Amino acid sequence: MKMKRIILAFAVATMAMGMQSCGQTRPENNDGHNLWLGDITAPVNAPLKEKLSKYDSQLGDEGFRIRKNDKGEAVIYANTDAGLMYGTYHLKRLGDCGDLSKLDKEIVEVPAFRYRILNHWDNPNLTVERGYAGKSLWKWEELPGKIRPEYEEYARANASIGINGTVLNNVNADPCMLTREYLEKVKVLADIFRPYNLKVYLSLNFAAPKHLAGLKTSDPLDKDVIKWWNDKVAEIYSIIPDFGGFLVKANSEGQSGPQDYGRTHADGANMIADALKPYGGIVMWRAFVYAAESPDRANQAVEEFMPLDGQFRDNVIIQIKNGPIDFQPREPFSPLFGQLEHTNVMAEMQITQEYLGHSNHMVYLHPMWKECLDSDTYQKGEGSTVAAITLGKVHGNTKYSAIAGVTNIGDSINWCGHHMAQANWYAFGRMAWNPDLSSEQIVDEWIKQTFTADKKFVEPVAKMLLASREACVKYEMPLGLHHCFSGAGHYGPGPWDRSSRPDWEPAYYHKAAADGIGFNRTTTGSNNVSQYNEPLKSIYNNVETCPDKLILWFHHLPWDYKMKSGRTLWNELCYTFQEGIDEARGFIGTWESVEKYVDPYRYGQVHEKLIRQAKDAIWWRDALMLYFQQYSKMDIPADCTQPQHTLDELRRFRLRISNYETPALDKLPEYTLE
Ligand code: GCV
Repeated sequence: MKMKRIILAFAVATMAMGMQSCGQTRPENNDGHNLWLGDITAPVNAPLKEKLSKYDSQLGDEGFRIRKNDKGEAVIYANTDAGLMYGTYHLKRLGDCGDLSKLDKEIVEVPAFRYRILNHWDNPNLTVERGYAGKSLWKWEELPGKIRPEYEEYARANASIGINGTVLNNVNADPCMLTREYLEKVKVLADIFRPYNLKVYLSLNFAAPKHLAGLKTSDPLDKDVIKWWNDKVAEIYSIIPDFGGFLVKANSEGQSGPQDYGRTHADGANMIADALKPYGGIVMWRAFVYAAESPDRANQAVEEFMPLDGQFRDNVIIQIKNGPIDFQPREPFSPLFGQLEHTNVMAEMQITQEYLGHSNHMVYLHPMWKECLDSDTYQKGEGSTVAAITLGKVHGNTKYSAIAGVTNIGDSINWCGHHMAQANWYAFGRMAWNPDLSSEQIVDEWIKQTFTADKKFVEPVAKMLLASREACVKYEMPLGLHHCFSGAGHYGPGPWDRSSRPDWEPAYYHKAAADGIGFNRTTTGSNNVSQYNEPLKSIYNNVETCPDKLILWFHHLPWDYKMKSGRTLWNELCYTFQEGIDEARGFIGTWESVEKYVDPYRYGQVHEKLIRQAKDAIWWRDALMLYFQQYSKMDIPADCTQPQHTLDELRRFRLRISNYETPALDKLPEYTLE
């Protein structure tokens, strides 16, 4: 393969454009798009590049090197167009962030994960499951004829942060996505994305052979079914030669799967993997499975997948949510990461804020994801972190290292519904490229490129964003509480909510009763702790050593249990909620203090949402603590913000939203902020 280079002249031109935006406020009639990438033309088409003949194996197919030449000009070297493009965006980022002095030393960048993938939960009817940024970006009814400029902008944004794959449709997959009609539409997007090194993938419906071809079965061991998938995959590659592969949600939440025919997840995944293998495609098979009757949903993925370890083809990657339940504001890492040894595994993070205030709350998620990736599973002794395992470093299976993020992108004018939520899209890409980057560095880059590099803006806003995830944990579900959501859209609190399945009811998780609160997952309870390797098992099992932040995840404790702080559990809950409320209120003041550095358009929209976030923080506290008070019979301390609604009022409040929308700010319970 040839090596190519782009010389500084081009890079300076692009950086200059990027740098112009630094320190300036946006015009009042701003169109709201304001992605961090500014004005950069497709770098692969830049005129000043040279091809070199020697392949640099250190850089591989996506890495780059930036080194100054004899004239002091920075030169980007790479083996491929993709590497040159990533190098150019990197150079632009250095310029935008005032970091050009880093060029004094040679820079070598190679992406950590091979597959860095966004998962869209977009439906053909343009709704987006758990999408809070308007409708789907993909206008299926217009494709393949009409092409919107956003498609290319989307690809550029992803390229600028190193994302190289996108699953276009919902894991709750409509079989129609595999019809010829839709594949022709997908082809158009694939063609637009290709120059940006962005491959398309699709979620499949396991029952597609029945739905689309009228076969009597979709049994993965049936020869007609196998033939149907082989033919379908061949058809896809004839239309999209670099198609990436499939994402599969099987036998989960009503989706069809191999177990419908008495087969295993391995049988199902391998059938699809075999069809893809000749073309280099992969299967991302989700581990998000749980049955209503299970005594502990948190145990299920390990119970289901461990017996299959070693049975999956090498082009299958088991996609595991960061925690064992479902994208809660805080969960311990999924124990499955520390169990499978002979199977490729990847982490699935949620960028869209299903359980973190949708696009109404400002919550910077990188600290949450990093907490998971940095967690030590101790699978092969100390240092077997989730990052190391998913990078393939622990078991020597680096070929299929991957990471996925469920996107927060829609057709909203600002892409993500909340201006600050763009930081999460940005952070996911940067983390997938380099999981060692700190939350601080990523947020600093994003702020400088998106708003201004002025320190007086960057420092307070970075501080606020960095505090926001922990604040959300405190005001929604402190001390390891989880899934206390109202079933209506997973937005507000509903500790009293009932559902058609026990494991969709908050009471299944909080277990509040006269004797206390919390889920006993110790060896005397569901024994979930035993799915963790030592020393974690013992640490979590012992109430004395279990960290406070997970104490009610693993233990059921009396209301007057004495916490490490010396407070009762009840008071600790009240004061932790209070911290969350105070921090959310503090964000408003921080934002007001930087008003002059932001255009009025973005200032106003963020301000309005921060006010709602602070009100929601009190709503959460009121709902949970007034509900728990029925059992604890204890008072909210006098120095805490006092409830503004009664439990009855809150229970009567009915939020009517679907899984496709975020509530309008004026449709939520009214609160006053002191
Ligand atoms: C796409 C949770 C969400 C569902 C989602 C599911 C999944 O249950 O509430 O909307 O479905 O996770 O990840 O498959």
